[in-house]
Amino acid sequence: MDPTAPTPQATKARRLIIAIAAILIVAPFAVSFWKNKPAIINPSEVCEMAWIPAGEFTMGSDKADEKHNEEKPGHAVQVKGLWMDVTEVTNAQFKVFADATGYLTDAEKNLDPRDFPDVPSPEYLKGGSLLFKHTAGVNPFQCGVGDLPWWKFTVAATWRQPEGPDSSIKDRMNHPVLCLTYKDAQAFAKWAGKRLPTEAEWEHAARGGLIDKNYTWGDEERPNGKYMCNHWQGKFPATDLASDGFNYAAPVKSYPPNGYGLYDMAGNVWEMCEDWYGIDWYAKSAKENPVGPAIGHDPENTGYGQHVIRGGSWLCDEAYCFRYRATARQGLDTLTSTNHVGFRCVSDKAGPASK
Ligand SMILES: [Ca+2]
Ligand SMILES: [Ca+2]
Repeated sequence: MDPTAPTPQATKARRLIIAIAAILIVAPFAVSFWKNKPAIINPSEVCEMAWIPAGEFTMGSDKADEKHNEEKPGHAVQVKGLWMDVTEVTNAQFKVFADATGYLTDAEKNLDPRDFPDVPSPEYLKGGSLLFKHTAGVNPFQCGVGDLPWWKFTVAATWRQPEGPDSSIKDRMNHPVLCLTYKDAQAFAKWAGKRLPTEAEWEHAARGGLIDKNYTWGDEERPNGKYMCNHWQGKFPATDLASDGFNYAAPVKSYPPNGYGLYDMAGNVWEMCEDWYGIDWYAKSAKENPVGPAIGHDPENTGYGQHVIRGGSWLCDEAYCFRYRATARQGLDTLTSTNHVGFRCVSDKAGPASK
Protein backbone atom coordinates (compact mmCIF):
# COMPACT_ATOMS: atom_id res chain seq x y z
CA MET A 1 0.00 0.00 0.00
CA ASP A 2 1.30 3.45 -0.97
CA PRO A 3 1.84 5.37 2.25
CA THR A 4 1.57 8.70 0.38
CA ALA A 5 -1.88 7.90 -1.11
CA PRO A 6 -4.82 9.82 0.52
CA THR A 7 -7.06 7.89 2.77
CA PRO A 8 -10.67 7.35 1.67
CA GLN A 9 -11.73 9.83 4.41
CA ALA A 10 -9.35 12.54 3.05
CA THR A 11 -10.65 12.02 -0.52
CA LYS A 12 -14.23 12.35 0.69
CA ALA A 13 -13.41 15.55 2.62
CA ARG A 14 -11.65 17.05 -0.41
CA ARG A 15 -14.67 16.35 -2.65
CA LEU A 16 -16.96 17.95 -0.10
CA ILE A 17 -14.79 21.08 0.03
CA ILE A 18 -14.75 21.32 -3.78
CA ALA A 19 -18.54 20.92 -3.94
CA ILE A 20 -19.09 23.64 -1.31
CA ALA A 21 -16.67 25.96 -3.12
CA ALA A 22 -18.49 25.36 -6.41
CA ILE A 23 -21.84 26.16 -4.81
CA LEU A 24 -20.42 29.36 -3.27
CA ILE A 25 -19.04 30.45 -6.63
CA VAL A 26 -22.15 29.63 -8.69
CA ALA A 27 -24.84 30.69 -6.18
CA PRO A 28 -24.50 34.49 -6.61
CA PHE A 29 -24.78 34.11 -10.38
CA ALA A 30 -27.86 31.92 -10.02
CA VAL A 31 -29.50 34.39 -7.62
CA SER A 32 -28.66 37.28 -9.94
CA PHE A 33 -30.11 35.44 -12.94
CA TRP A 34 -33.27 34.61 -11.03
CA LYS A 35 -33.73 38.20 -9.91
CA ASN A 36 -33.12 39.65 -13.38
CA LYS A 37 -34.79 37.04 -15.55
CA PRO A 38 -37.42 38.55 -17.87
CA ALA A 39 -40.90 38.53 -16.37
CA ILE A 40 -43.26 36.10 -18.05
CA ILE A 41 -46.02 38.30 -19.41
CA ASN A 42 -49.60 37.19 -19.60
CA PRO A 43 -50.97 39.50 -22.31
CA SER A 44 -54.48 39.33 -20.89
CA GLU A 45 -53.19 40.85 -17.65
CA VAL A 46 -51.65 43.96 -19.18
CA CYS A 47 -54.86 46.02 -18.92
CA GLU A 48 -57.21 46.13 -15.94
CA MET A 49 -60.80 45.25 -16.85
CA ALA A 50 -64.30 45.82 -15.48
CA TRP A 51 -67.47 43.75 -15.87
CA ILE A 52 -70.17 45.30 -18.05
CA PRO A 53 -73.49 43.56 -17.37
CA ALA A 54 -75.83 42.50 -20.19
CA GLY A 55 -78.65 44.91 -20.86
CA GLU A 56 -81.09 46.62 -23.16
CA PHE A 57 -80.80 50.33 -23.87
CA THR A 58 -81.81 52.97 -26.39
CA MET A 59 -78.88 53.33 -28.80
CA GLY A 60 -78.62 56.72 -30.51
CA SER A 61 -81.30 59.36 -30.07
CA ASP A 62 -84.32 60.81 -31.87
CA LYS A 63 -83.36 64.17 -30.32
CA ALA A 64 -80.09 64.53 -32.26
CA ASP A 65 -79.85 67.86 -34.10
CA GLU A 66 -79.37 68.19 -37.86
CA LYS A 67 -75.56 68.28 -37.48
CA HIS A 68 -75.67 64.82 -35.93
CA ASN A 69 -78.25 62.95 -38.02
CA GLU A 70 -76.06 59.84 -37.91
CA GLU A 71 -77.24 59.36 -34.30
CA LYS A 72 -80.87 58.87 -35.42
CA PRO A 73 -83.08 57.03 -34.87
CA GLY A 74 -82.92 56.03 -31.24
CA HIS A 75 -83.54 52.27 -31.28
CA ALA A 76 -83.70 49.46 -28.74
CA VAL A 77 -80.58 47.28 -28.58
CA GLN A 78 -79.65 44.33 -26.41
CA VAL A 79 -76.06 43.39 -25.71
CA LYS A 80 -74.55 40.52 -23.75
CA GLY A 81 -72.33 41.02 -20.73
CA LEU A 82 -68.57 41.28 -21.20
CA TRP A 83 -65.33 42.59 -19.72
CA MET A 84 -63.89 45.90 -20.86
CA ASP A 85 -60.55 47.62 -20.29
CA VAL A 86 -61.12 50.35 -17.70
CA THR A 87 -58.93 52.85 -19.58
CA GLU A 88 -57.87 53.64 -23.09
CA VAL A 89 -54.80 51.50 -23.90
CA THR A 90 -51.79 53.48 -22.71
CA ASN A 91 -48.29 53.96 -24.10
CA ALA A 92 -46.94 51.75 -21.31
CA GLN A 93 -49.37 48.96 -22.17
CA PHE A 94 -48.74 49.19 -25.91
CA LYS A 95 -44.99 49.11 -25.25
CA VAL A 96 -45.36 45.75 -23.49
CA PHE A 97 -46.98 44.42 -26.66
CA ALA A 98 -44.40 46.00 -29.00
CA ASP A 99 -41.48 44.76 -26.89
CA ALA A 100 -42.89 41.23 -26.66
CA THR A 101 -43.72 40.86 -30.34
CA GLY A 102 -41.52 43.31 -32.27
CA TYR A 103 -44.70 44.57 -33.93
CA LEU A 104 -44.26 47.59 -36.20
CA THR A 105 -47.28 49.85 -36.56
CA ASP A 106 -48.46 51.11 -39.94
CA ALA A 107 -47.11 54.59 -39.19
CA GLU A 108 -43.65 53.08 -38.64
CA LYS A 109 -43.57 51.63 -42.17
CA ASN A 110 -43.55 53.18 -45.63
CA LEU A 111 -46.36 52.34 -48.05
CA ASP A 112 -45.72 50.37 -51.22
CA PRO A 113 -46.18 52.77 -54.18
CA ARG A 114 -47.62 49.90 -56.26
CA ASP A 115 -50.56 49.78 -53.85
CA PHE A 116 -51.14 53.54 -54.01
CA PRO A 117 -50.41 54.76 -57.56
CA ASP A 118 -52.58 57.87 -57.20
CA VAL A 119 -51.07 59.52 -54.13
CA PRO A 120 -50.67 63.29 -54.68
CA SER A 121 -47.07 63.31 -53.38
CA PRO A 122 -44.38 60.69 -52.60
CA GLU A 123 -44.36 62.21 -49.12
CA TYR A 124 -47.68 60.45 -48.49
CA LEU A 125 -46.01 57.06 -48.97
CA LYS A 126 -43.69 57.61 -46.04
CA GLY A 127 -44.65 56.31 -42.63
CA GLY A 128 -46.37 58.92 -40.49
CA SER A 129 -49.65 60.20 -39.14
CA LEU A 130 -52.16 63.00 -39.46
CA LEU A 131 -51.51 65.52 -36.68
CA PHE A 132 -53.73 68.37 -35.57
CA LYS A 133 -52.25 71.87 -35.97
CA HIS A 134 -53.83 74.95 -34.44
CA THR A 135 -55.21 76.96 -37.36
CA ALA A 136 -56.46 80.54 -37.23
CA GLY A 137 -58.85 82.29 -39.62
CA VAL A 138 -60.88 79.20 -40.49
CA ASN A 139 -64.62 78.70 -40.11
CA PRO A 140 -64.86 74.93 -39.60
CA PHE A 141 -68.51 74.87 -40.67
CA GLN A 142 -67.46 76.02 -44.15
CA CYS A 143 -64.90 73.25 -44.61
CA GLY A 144 -65.99 70.26 -46.68
CA VAL A 145 -65.31 66.60 -46.02
CA GLY A 146 -61.70 65.83 -46.88
CA ASP A 147 -60.69 69.49 -46.76
CA LEU A 148 -59.95 70.13 -43.12
CA PRO A 149 -56.94 72.47 -43.01
CA TRP A 150 -56.06 71.70 -39.38
CA TRP A 151 -54.87 68.20 -40.29
CA LYS A 152 -51.25 67.88 -41.45
CA PHE A 153 -49.64 64.63 -42.50
CA THR A 154 -46.39 64.41 -40.54
CA VAL A 155 -43.66 61.98 -41.57
CA ALA A 156 -42.40 59.76 -38.73
CA ALA A 157 -45.23 60.73 -36.36
CA THR A 158 -45.69 57.35 -34.66
CA TRP A 159 -46.86 56.04 -31.31
CA ARG A 160 -43.27 56.29 -30.06
CA GLN A 161 -42.98 59.95 -31.17
CA PRO A 162 -46.54 61.22 -31.53
CA GLU A 163 -45.57 64.76 -32.59
CA GLY A 164 -43.00 63.47 -35.07
CA PRO A 165 -39.18 63.44 -34.84
CA ASP A 166 -37.83 65.00 -31.64
CA SER A 167 -40.97 64.14 -29.69
CA SER A 168 -41.20 61.26 -27.23
CA ILE A 169 -43.54 59.33 -24.96
CA LYS A 170 -40.92 59.19 -22.20
CA ASP A 171 -42.96 61.35 -19.83
CA ARG A 172 -46.32 60.16 -21.15
CA MET A 173 -46.36 56.45 -20.42
CA ASN A 174 -49.81 56.74 -18.77
CA HIS A 175 -51.28 58.66 -21.71
CA PRO A 176 -53.41 56.89 -24.31
CA VAL A 177 -51.37 55.45 -27.17
CA LEU A 178 -51.77 57.52 -30.35
CA CYS A 179 -50.98 57.32 -34.08
CA LEU A 180 -52.31 53.79 -34.65
CA THR A 181 -54.47 52.43 -37.44
CA TYR A 182 -57.42 50.12 -36.98
CA LYS A 183 -55.17 47.19 -37.96
CA ASP A 184 -52.68 48.12 -35.23
CA ALA A 185 -55.44 48.21 -32.61
CA GLN A 186 -56.68 44.82 -33.78
CA ALA A 187 -53.16 43.38 -33.57
CA PHE A 188 -52.85 44.48 -29.93
CA ALA A 189 -56.29 43.07 -29.13
CA LYS A 190 -55.45 39.71 -30.70
CA TRP A 191 -52.17 39.48 -28.78
CA ALA A 192 -54.03 40.23 -25.54
CA GLY A 193 -56.59 37.50 -26.30
CA LYS A 194 -59.29 40.12 -26.56
CA ARG A 195 -61.09 42.05 -29.32
CA LEU A 196 -62.33 45.53 -30.12
CA PRO A 197 -65.85 46.29 -28.87
CA THR A 198 -68.79 46.52 -31.24
CA GLU A 199 -70.29 49.99 -31.42
CA ALA A 200 -73.35 48.78 -29.49
CA GLU A 201 -71.20 47.24 -26.74
CA TRP A 202 -69.22 50.46 -26.55
CA GLU A 203 -72.27 52.75 -26.16
CA HIS A 204 -73.91 50.43 -23.63
CA ALA A 205 -70.71 50.40 -21.57
CA ALA A 206 -70.24 54.16 -21.92
CA ARG A 207 -73.68 54.85 -20.46
CA GLY A 208 -72.57 53.15 -17.26
CA GLY A 209 -76.08 52.03 -16.32
CA LEU A 210 -77.68 55.46 -16.78
CA ILE A 211 -80.77 55.63 -19.00
CA ASP A 212 -81.02 58.05 -21.94
CA LYS A 213 -78.63 60.63 -20.47
CA ASN A 214 -76.81 63.17 -22.63
CA TYR A 215 -73.42 62.34 -21.16
CA THR A 216 -71.79 59.32 -19.59
CA TRP A 217 -72.21 61.00 -16.19
CA GLY A 218 -75.74 62.51 -16.52
CA ASP A 219 -77.65 65.24 -18.32
CA GLU A 220 -75.69 68.27 -17.13
CA GLU A 221 -72.50 69.02 -19.08
CA ARG A 222 -70.62 70.58 -16.17
CA PRO A 223 -72.23 69.67 -12.83
CA ASN A 224 -71.34 72.37 -10.26
CA GLY A 225 -69.13 73.94 -12.92
CA LYS A 226 -66.84 70.90 -13.00
CA TYR A 227 -65.39 69.58 -16.26
CA MET A 228 -66.08 65.87 -16.50
CA CYS A 229 -63.91 64.94 -19.46
CA ASN A 230 -61.00 66.17 -21.57
CA HIS A 231 -62.25 68.13 -24.58
CA TRP A 232 -61.66 71.55 -26.23
CA GLN A 233 -62.62 74.94 -24.85
CA GLY A 234 -62.29 78.08 -26.95
CA LYS A 235 -62.45 78.86 -30.64
CA PHE A 236 -61.84 75.73 -32.75
CA PRO A 237 -59.46 75.19 -34.49
CA ALA A 238 -57.45 78.23 -33.40
CA THR A 239 -57.32 78.37 -29.61
CA ASP A 240 -57.83 75.75 -26.93
CA LEU A 241 -58.14 77.50 -23.56
CA ALA A 242 -57.68 74.14 -21.78
CA SER A 243 -60.09 75.22 -19.03
CA ASP A 244 -60.48 71.51 -18.22
CA GLY A 245 -56.80 71.33 -17.33
CA PHE A 246 -55.39 69.78 -20.50
CA ASN A 247 -54.23 70.76 -23.94
CA TYR A 248 -53.90 67.66 -26.10
CA ALA A 249 -54.44 64.19 -24.61
CA ALA A 250 -54.42 63.77 -20.83
CA PRO A 251 -53.17 60.90 -18.68
CA VAL A 252 -55.87 58.24 -18.40
CA LYS A 253 -57.99 58.39 -15.22
CA SER A 254 -57.74 62.21 -15.05
CA TYR A 255 -61.53 62.45 -14.64
CA PRO A 256 -64.06 60.42 -12.61
CA PRO A 257 -65.11 56.99 -13.95
CA ASN A 258 -68.63 56.21 -15.15
CA GLY A 259 -71.07 53.89 -13.38
CA TYR A 260 -69.23 50.78 -14.59
CA GLY A 261 -65.82 52.02 -13.43
CA LEU A 262 -64.68 52.99 -16.95
CA TYR A 263 -62.53 56.10 -17.44
CA ASP A 264 -62.53 58.56 -20.35
CA MET A 265 -65.48 57.01 -22.19
CA ALA A 266 -66.13 60.67 -23.05
CA GLY A 267 -63.29 62.70 -24.53
CA ASN A 268 -59.51 62.36 -24.26
CA VAL A 269 -59.15 60.17 -27.37
CA TRP A 270 -61.72 58.66 -29.70
CA GLU A 271 -61.91 54.88 -29.42
CA MET A 272 -61.94 52.49 -32.37
CA CYS A 273 -64.75 49.95 -32.55
CA GLU A 274 -64.97 46.72 -34.53
CA ASP A 275 -67.90 47.82 -36.72
CA TRP A 276 -67.72 49.38 -40.12
CA TYR A 277 -69.22 52.88 -40.02
CA GLY A 278 -72.65 53.40 -41.61
CA ILE A 279 -74.16 56.88 -41.41
CA ASP A 280 -77.72 55.58 -41.78
CA TRP A 281 -77.09 52.22 -40.16
CA TYR A 282 -79.30 52.84 -37.13
CA ALA A 283 -82.44 52.64 -39.30
CA LYS A 284 -81.51 49.05 -40.25
CA SER A 285 -79.60 47.72 -37.25
CA ALA A 286 -80.58 44.44 -35.61
CA LYS A 287 -81.78 44.58 -32.02
CA GLU A 288 -79.66 41.81 -30.47
CA ASN A 289 -75.88 42.20 -30.40
CA PRO A 290 -75.69 44.24 -33.64
CA VAL A 291 -72.37 44.17 -35.47
CA GLY A 292 -72.67 47.05 -37.95
CA PRO A 293 -72.98 47.13 -41.75
CA ALA A 294 -71.12 44.86 -44.18
CA ILE A 295 -68.97 47.70 -45.52
CA GLY A 296 -67.93 51.11 -44.25
CA HIS A 297 -68.93 54.60 -45.34
CA ASP A 298 -66.30 55.93 -47.75
CA PRO A 299 -66.73 59.71 -48.25
CA GLU A 300 -63.52 60.14 -50.25
CA ASN A 301 -63.92 56.96 -52.30
CA THR A 302 -60.62 55.56 -51.13
CA GLY A 303 -61.89 52.02 -51.43
CA TYR A 304 -60.95 51.27 -47.84
CA GLY A 305 -64.01 52.59 -45.98
CA GLN A 306 -64.33 53.78 -42.43
CA HIS A 307 -64.68 52.08 -39.08
CA VAL A 308 -66.62 53.49 -36.15
CA ILE A 309 -64.91 55.62 -33.53
CA ARG A 310 -66.73 56.68 -30.36
CA GLY A 311 -66.50 59.05 -27.41
CA GLY A 312 -64.99 62.22 -28.89
CA SER A 313 -61.55 63.56 -28.04
CA TRP A 314 -59.48 66.42 -26.67
CA LEU A 315 -60.29 68.14 -29.99
CA CYS A 316 -64.08 68.19 -29.59
CA ASP A 317 -65.48 71.63 -28.85
CA GLU A 318 -69.02 72.47 -27.86
CA ALA A 319 -69.93 74.38 -31.05
CA TYR A 320 -68.43 72.47 -33.98
CA CYS A 321 -67.89 68.85 -33.01
CA PHE A 322 -69.69 68.33 -29.69
CA ARG A 323 -69.06 64.61 -29.82
CA TYR A 324 -68.17 63.89 -26.23
CA ARG A 325 -71.89 63.13 -25.77
CA ALA A 326 -73.00 59.53 -25.10
CA THR A 327 -74.68 59.04 -28.50
CA ALA A 328 -72.02 60.73 -30.67
CA ARG A 329 -70.38 58.69 -33.43
CA GLN A 330 -68.05 59.18 -36.35
CA GLY A 331 -66.09 57.23 -38.96
CA LEU A 332 -62.31 56.96 -39.28
CA ASP A 333 -60.56 55.93 -42.49
CA THR A 334 -59.22 52.43 -41.97
CA LEU A 335 -55.66 53.32 -42.98
CA THR A 336 -55.44 56.60 -41.04
CA SER A 337 -53.36 57.03 -37.91
CA THR A 338 -53.75 60.27 -36.01
CA ASN A 339 -53.14 61.87 -32.64
CA HIS A 340 -56.69 62.08 -31.34
CA VAL A 341 -57.75 58.42 -31.72
CA GLY A 342 -56.93 55.41 -29.54
CA PHE A 343 -58.78 52.30 -28.41
CA ARG A 344 -59.59 49.90 -25.60
CA CYS A 345 -60.42 46.20 -25.74
CA VAL A 346 -63.15 43.88 -24.51
CA SER A 347 -63.19 40.21 -23.61
CA ASP A 348 -65.92 37.63 -23.38
CA LYS A 349 -63.98 35.87 -20.63
CA ALA A 350 -62.56 37.44 -17.52
CA GLY A 351 -58.89 38.24 -17.42
CA PRO A 352 -56.89 37.60 -14.22
CA ALA A 353 -56.51 41.38 -13.79
CA SER A 354 -60.26 41.88 -13.74
CA LYS A 355 -61.96 43.32 -10.70
CA1 LIG B 1 -58.82 69.78 -22.85
CA1 LIG C 1 -62.00 58.18 -24.77
